[in-house]
Amino acid sequence: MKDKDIIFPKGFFWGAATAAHQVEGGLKNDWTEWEASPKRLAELERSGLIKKYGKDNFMSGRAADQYRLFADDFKLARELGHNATRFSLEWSRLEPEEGRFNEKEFAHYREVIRAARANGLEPFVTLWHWTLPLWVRDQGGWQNGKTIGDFARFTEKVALEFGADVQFWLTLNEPEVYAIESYLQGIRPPQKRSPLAYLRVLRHLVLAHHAAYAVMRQMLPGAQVGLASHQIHFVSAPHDPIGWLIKKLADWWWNGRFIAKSADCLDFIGVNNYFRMPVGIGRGNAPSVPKSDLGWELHPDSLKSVLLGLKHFKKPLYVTESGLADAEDKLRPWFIRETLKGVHQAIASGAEVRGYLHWSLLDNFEWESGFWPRFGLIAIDHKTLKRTPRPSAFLYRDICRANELKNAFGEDGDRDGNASAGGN
Ligand code: IFM
Repeated sequence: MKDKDIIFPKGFFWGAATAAHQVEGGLKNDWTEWEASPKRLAELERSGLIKKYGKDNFMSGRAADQYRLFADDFKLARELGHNATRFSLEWSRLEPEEGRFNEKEFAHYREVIRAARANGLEPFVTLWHWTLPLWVRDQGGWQNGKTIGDFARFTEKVALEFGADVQFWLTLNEPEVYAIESYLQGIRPPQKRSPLAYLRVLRHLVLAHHAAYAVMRQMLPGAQVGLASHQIHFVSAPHDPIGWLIKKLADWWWNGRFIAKSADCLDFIGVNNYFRMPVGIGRGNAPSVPKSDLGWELHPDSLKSVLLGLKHFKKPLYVTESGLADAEDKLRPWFIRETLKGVHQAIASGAEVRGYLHWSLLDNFEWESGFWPRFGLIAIDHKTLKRTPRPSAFLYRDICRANELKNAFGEDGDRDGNASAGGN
């Protein structure tokens, strides 16, 4: 199929995503405390990472200062052709102490939501993107069943305050990743390595989604409520029965289980995809696969596969994250174009995909890796806070504006970034 044939459905949402802790700056939550804790700093020191990147790399600090600059960023997003934006509310700002809501911060997010709308951006609002208020952390975070009720009460207040201005809600971001990395692999706070804690946290997150959904459903009958699920394209070699079995299990456990358990409480599924993972015998990857700055293999067709894998849930699908760390923007143009071709093929094969939100709008704080991985369509100079769209942002702009691929790339756009469209 030629690029000029690739037209997306009318009303398709185009945009990019962020999360509060990664861009806002000025926070006080479980992550900021973890970042500065002696244990964490000693680990970084031991591993040589402070020497390599400097200590500031690992402190979220003022991040991209989006707390102050959100209106400028939305204006830029509009100029870049977006008609939607995804961001998260920071629970620790809104409820810094148990049961005490900070009305000033509610007023702030009201301004944020209105600024998005004023710039023609449909807000997709995430209620929880991994960070916890300190009082929630102190009561055991998601290990404690009480947090479910607390989250429901927070959701109620959010629905009351912002319900009139927001239609699309994501209750949780990537609960699968949070549970495994924080409670099984122990690489993120609270750094536990306990299969029991892992299972308990997963169960509580399912219940938290159900509770938040019920609140939204009751208070905002017209709202669309989903969650952002982390989907991996598992592949096994042909004629490998062990690989086939592992793939089935992995698809069931990782890709399907959280969604299946929430299926009655989902108006749509938010799909985050970064990985293709070979399983079974002979699962090594060809050395020629391009890699992001983080060393992640780039397989743009994996998004298509996971979208098709979700078709049987018969729910609208929104791509809520897809992207790569690429400071020099060498691969991003190729990656976006190829990924979107796959999204279009998924639509043609019956997946009801209604939007694509690239990760990320801005260079952000990439959790335990810090600031050095550059995911942004827009580069951030962290000294001056200057925003500079990368060339891929203009290529993406042309796709968003046209709602099709043809104006954005010549047929010879390649993986070295030599796509044909120019800047402004
Ligand atoms: O930066 C993260 C985001 O917070 C959750 N999904 C994956 C992204 C890239 O690692």
